[in-house]
Amino acid sequence: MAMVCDELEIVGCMDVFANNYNSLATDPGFCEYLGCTDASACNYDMDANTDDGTCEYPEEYYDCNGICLNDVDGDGVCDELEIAGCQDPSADNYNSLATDPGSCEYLGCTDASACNYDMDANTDDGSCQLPEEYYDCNGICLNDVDGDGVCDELEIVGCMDSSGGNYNPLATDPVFPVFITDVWT
Ligand SMILES: [Ca+2]
Ligand SMILES: [Ca+2]
Ligand SMILES: [Ca+2]
Ligand SMILES: [Ca+2]
Repeated sequence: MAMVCDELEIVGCMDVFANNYNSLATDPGFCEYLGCTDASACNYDMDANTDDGTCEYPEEYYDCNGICLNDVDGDGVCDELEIAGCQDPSADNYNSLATDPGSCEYLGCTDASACNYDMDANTDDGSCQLPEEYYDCNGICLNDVDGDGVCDELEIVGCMDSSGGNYNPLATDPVFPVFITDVWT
């Protein structure tokens, strides 16, 4: 190695791999190694001693490989980003953004005695249609002993003979003659 007078020494980085390598240096000086110096960054460079602003960080909730830090159900949606909601497209409150199952609402008539009872509904929408009193859902009398379409409960007993003095035009059941029956004792 050539002798260099102290006055002529040049202090500089003598490592050719350093970013500030000085080929004229004759005395070792500070060497600068550029890179990301933040150990929490994805591209942390443990050999760097001077940060060059290139640090890259993972997205929140993800690691540097784009994998969730927390993903209990393993569906690739991080726990913190899960959206609970109804996932059945046929439900009335279907949420297409839901990533975790939530309660589903099915609107309809929930009264089992209604004509339009919907056994799949779990939320009543006020659409129940009850049959008229004395009738079934098809408008047929529940009780109609004489089969005239007038329900037993609505029959009106009265004289149906228009020539009779006590004729009742509203009567639907005739008045039967009263028989005096023998009393067996
Ligand atoms: Ca998940
Ligand atoms: Ca999920
Ligand atoms: Ca009748
Ligand atoms: Ca009748």
